[in-house]
Amino acid sequence: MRQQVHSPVSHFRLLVVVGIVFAVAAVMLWRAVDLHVFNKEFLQSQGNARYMRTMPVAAHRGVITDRHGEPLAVSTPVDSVWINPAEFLTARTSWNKLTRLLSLKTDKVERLVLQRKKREFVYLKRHIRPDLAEQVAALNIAGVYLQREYRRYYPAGEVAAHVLGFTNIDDVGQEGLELAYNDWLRGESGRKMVIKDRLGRTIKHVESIQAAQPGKDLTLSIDRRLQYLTYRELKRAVLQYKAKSGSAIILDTQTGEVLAMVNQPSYNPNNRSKLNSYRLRNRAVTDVFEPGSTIKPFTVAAALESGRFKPNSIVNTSPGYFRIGKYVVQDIKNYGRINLSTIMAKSSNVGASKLALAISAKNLTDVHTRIGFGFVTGSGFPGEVGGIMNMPTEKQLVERATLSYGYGLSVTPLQLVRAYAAIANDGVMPHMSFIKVDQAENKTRVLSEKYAKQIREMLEVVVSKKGTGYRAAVSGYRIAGKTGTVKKASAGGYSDDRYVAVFAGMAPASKPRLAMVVTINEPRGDVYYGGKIAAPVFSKVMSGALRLLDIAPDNIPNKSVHLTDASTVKMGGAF
Ligand code: 59J
Repeated sequence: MRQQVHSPVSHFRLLVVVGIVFAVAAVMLWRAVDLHVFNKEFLQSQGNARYMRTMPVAAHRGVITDRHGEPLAVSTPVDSVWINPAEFLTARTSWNKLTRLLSLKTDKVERLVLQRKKREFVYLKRHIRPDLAEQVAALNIAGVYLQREYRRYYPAGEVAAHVLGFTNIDDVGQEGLELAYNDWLRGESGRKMVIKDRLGRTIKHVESIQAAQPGKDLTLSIDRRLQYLTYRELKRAVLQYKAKSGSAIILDTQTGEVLAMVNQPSYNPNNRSKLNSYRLRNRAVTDVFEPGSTIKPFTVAAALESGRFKPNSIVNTSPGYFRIGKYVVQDIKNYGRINLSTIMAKSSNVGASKLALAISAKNLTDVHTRIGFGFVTGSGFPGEVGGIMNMPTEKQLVERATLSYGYGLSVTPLQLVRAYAAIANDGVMPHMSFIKVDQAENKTRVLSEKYAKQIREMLEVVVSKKGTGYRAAVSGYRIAGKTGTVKKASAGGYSDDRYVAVFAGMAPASKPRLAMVVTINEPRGDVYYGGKIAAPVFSKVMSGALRLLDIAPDNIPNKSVHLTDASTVKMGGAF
């Protein structure tokens, strides 16, 4: 009979085995408790950090439209490709496929990846087309991600470039109204949570932590049709007279709204790769010039305000020049004894100077101060300058005289058009606005109604066949305005071959709705008079604008005293 013998040795072995089993179980239990209870948060957050990510969600930037809702700046969705270098390094074999698709050089990408190894987010290529983005996603390469962003597009191209400005690749306003109203347009980007697999590929979008807040839309004062028309005619004149640059602005005289603002040279905001900075400036607000004779209406205003002159008062401008000590004020010919109206119509420097010296210096500069020469208009346009206004003392006779015909101060086209809007608006100067306004507010009276009307009548004579501005005429409408041909200041005096040709005016003269300034800077060639090259631009643009805005004619054609017949302007094409 075989008997099983429980030896003391085997008993001991059993105990050891059981002991080990219990010990291991105890350690495991402890570890489990440790992991699940004591280290739970730490481990969970570590895990999440590896497999969950929060990503920014770009906000849609507000649309900029013209006053009638026509789009001028819109954001279209695009995708940007970015990588997480550490993850991307695990997928070297797929790099070529990606770089070929994105037209990148693999060695350059490699350098980038190695340089930024420690980062988690590196852009590979920004703003690619949606169909290309789909192909990138289909490659499904570790560490490669797409991010939805927006690209700004400007449907009016170079026509509205200076007014709108532009945004950078991160959709932040850099220039123009994009910059001025960046906070309004911008919106707030949101955040979302995504889960990724072991190789870092996004598996699924888990949740939106914070929704992106889209930016707000902006309705400008600009009328796109007038903007096009003004742009076309200004560009044509600048090219025709081989000028260096030019600007034009149309203002609603009652509301102060800028209906059109254009400059030459311009640029295409949708393709800024070869952008020269001289094309970038919104010269209408950043560049100043001596206004020359276009200032004369305000000299006449000061003369009327002094009480010493009436519109029919006679001033002797013989013999066509006027000595003040060593200084000589000159007219291009001897106009003899003329009234205030003729001083304007013929643009007599001698006449203006005599008016200025017959009244006090304060009388003269008071008008300029009220009009705001020397100060920014408050339009809020980025980079706007206020120009320079020298205040001559009573004893500075030469300075008083030259100020009377527009030298010794410098203005922007924007300041000048606002000043003319005050004459247009019976002496009340409107507040400038690039934003559509429903109710005009904050108007300032700068001239009495009576004098404003008298000056307007004189400015109508300037645009009659008797005046220097007859080329500004528009058939069917009464036009008031002033020409200016200004020699540019140069080292030690005034240049004999560099001019600014200007026309500033308003329509319809009986009850003006629009004020406009045209400047053409440094035309090359024999023709450089404001009356010859700036006035026709005014005529063509005004003619189209008055009809587009359905403004009733105030001049019966049969009784028209005007000489030129502005050709009817057709819209479209040409750009
Ligand atoms: C002029 C000046 C320069 C500055 C004169 C322009 C002065 C002057 C020193 C001769 C060209 C020219 C302070 S003229 O604007 O009088 O627009 O159709 O630039 O007189 O004293 O060969 N404009 N322009 N003067 N300077 N300093 C006239 C006038 C004006 C015209 C024409 C002919 C000047 C009718 C200008 C126009 O009204």
